[in-house]
This record gives sequence, structure tokens and C-alpha cells, in this order.
Amino acid sequence: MQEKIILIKDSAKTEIASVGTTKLLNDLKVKYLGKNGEVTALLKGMKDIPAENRAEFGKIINELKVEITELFATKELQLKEIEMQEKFNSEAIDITLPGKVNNCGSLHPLNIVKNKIIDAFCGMGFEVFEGPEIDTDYYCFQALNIPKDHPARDMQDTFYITDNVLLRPHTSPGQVRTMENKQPPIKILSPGRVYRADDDASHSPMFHQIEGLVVDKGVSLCDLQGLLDEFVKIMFDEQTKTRFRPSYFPFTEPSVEVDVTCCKCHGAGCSLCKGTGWIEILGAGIVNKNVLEMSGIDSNVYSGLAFGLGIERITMIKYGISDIRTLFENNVKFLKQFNRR
Ligand code: FA5
Repeated sequence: MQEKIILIKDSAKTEIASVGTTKLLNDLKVKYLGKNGEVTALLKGMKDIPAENRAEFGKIINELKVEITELFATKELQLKEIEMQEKFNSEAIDITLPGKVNNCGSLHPLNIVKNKIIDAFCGMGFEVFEGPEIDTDYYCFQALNIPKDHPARDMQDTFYITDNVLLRPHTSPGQVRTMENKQPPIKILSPGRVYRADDDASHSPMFHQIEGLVVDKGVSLCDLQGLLDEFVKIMFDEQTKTRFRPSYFPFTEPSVEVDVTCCKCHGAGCSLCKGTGWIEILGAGIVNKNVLEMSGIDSNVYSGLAFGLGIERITMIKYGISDIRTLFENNVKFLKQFNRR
């Protein structure tokens, strides 16, 4: 019996010393101290020991149990410490690693500028009306005082689907459609895509315009000047000035082209404004009486002002873009510059 006790003690010591994980240590605990474990078996075997030796053996076996239990407890503490350290090491965060870039999309510069223009005019009481991109000869030309074979059609040569149906060359048909459906006071903006047989660094076959129309009693060129002056100050900055130059559009009389002081050189003259200090931004004028009458508005009672601007033109001036085609190439490096997040 004594030999057996020594054998169990030695093998328990060796096995506990060499075990590497808390899971294996637990298995070992079951092997020695469990219900059917080796130390438990010794205690159960006490009944076979002669009565006179039982007390002595009982003491030895209990000492063995206490000693092995302590060995297990010490080992368990050591292994838990090691395992905790390994867990910390494997879960450690390297704060020197570069962060993950979150690639967010952004609005296209044309949309940024379009929204800004709409905000500026809506702040002055304008409503937005969007007309169709494919329109008729009547709305694109005739109702705007440009009869068939009128030489002014050449200024806005576009793409025809049939003799009578075409891709609109400007957003001015929005004026006519509004006046046909609404009596003054009218104050609308009509934004959208337009098409022309053009293609160079400052002219694109597809581009965007915004038409503005105000019809009411006593609307004059002074109102147009005040309105556009306020607009350029919102769009560019407080220092930007406007200049009206006489021009010609069949649907306005008088007609003007509106220039602003160059936002790069502030009027001194530079490459952007070709040394003049001024940049043209839009066409405008007082609505021709014929146009009012053709759309059902009494020109003896009401007058109107109208303007039409190219969104690409304003965007190019605002951001110093020299070639209009850059706006349509969808080069991500170019577009990312406008991400203001
Ligand atoms: C017109 O289209 C008139 N409908 C504007 C107007 C409205 C005048 C109401 C009076 C009253 P114009 O052809 O000038 O006008 O074009 C207006 C603007 O569109 C120009 O100032 C220019 O900025 C822009 N634009 C014209 N053609 C192109 C093109 N091919 N590509 C890019 N922008 C263009």
C-alpha cells in the first residue's frame, strides 16, 4: 500500500509539472482526485486495510490528497497567468498601423453649383419648374419669337429627332410652359440638361442651364440688375460686380449679356478673363411682348424679366477649370477634390 501511495505521488508530481494548459490540468485533476480518481480509489480501499493500521494509512492518504490538491492549485494559477498573457498578446491593437480609409462619395461639382444657384434664387422667392428634355419646335423656338428659318436659330443649333421634335437647345421653353399654365405673379427657375451641336474646350454637346423668369406688374431692367447683382454676390463673393452689355435674343427686348468681375484677378486682368477683368456668365433681358402675348399674358398689364445661365460656365469660373470636358470624364481623382466631408 505504501509503495502504491509513493508511486501515485511521484506520477502526480511529474504529470502536474509537465502539463501545459488549464484544460489538460482539469483532465489530470479528474484522473487523481475525481470520483473514480486514483487518490479517491485509495480512500475507498481503506476498508480492506486491517483495523490496527487503518488510522495511520488514513492519515498518509489524506496528506497525499492535501499535497496533490495544493500542487493543482499552484499549477492552475501559473497556467491561468500564462494563458491570460497569451490572450492579451494576440488581441493587442497596433496603434501605429495606418487607419482604414472610408471612401465616401460626394456630389458632382455641377450638382454642387446647381444646388447653390437654386438655393440662392429660392431664397429670393423663386419656385423650381422642370420641363421636358425632348421638346417641340414650337416650345423651343416659335413660342420664343423665333419663327422657322429665322437666322437666330443658328445660335442654338441642336439635334433633331423629327422636323418638329428635338433635344431642347436651352431651358427657355420652361418660360412658355409656365406662362401657359399660370397667371402672374410668376417667379420660377427652370433647371435642366440642354443640347447643342457644339464641341470644344468651353462648349459641350450636352450641358446644363438654369432659366429664370419673373412676370408681374412693372417689372423692369432695374429689377433684373438688382436680382442678378444679389445672385453673383451669393454665388461668388461680396466684392464681385456685374456689368450689363447690350446683346440680342429674339425672346427678350432689350437683351443683355451679363459679365462679372473675374473671380481670379478681381478685375485686374489675367489668363482666366483673357486680360479683360470681366467674364460673361449669362444672357438675360426683358421678356419680348410677343412672347408674353403668345403665352396668354396681357403685355399691357404685365412685364417680365428672364435670364438663362450655363451651370458648366459658372462651375468653371468658380473652380478655375479650363476645359469643360473635365466635368464629364468622371475621373475620380478630379471629382474627389470636391468632397468637402
Ligand atoms: C441662351 O441659351 C438663352 N436661352 C439665355 C436667355 C434666357 C437669354 C432668357 C435671355 C433670356 P446662350 O445661347 O447665350 O443663351 O446660352 C446661355 C449660356 O449657356 C451661355 O452663357 C453659356 O454659359 C452656356 N452655353 C451655351 N452653349 C454652351 C455649350 N455648348 N456648352 C456649355 N455651355 C454653353
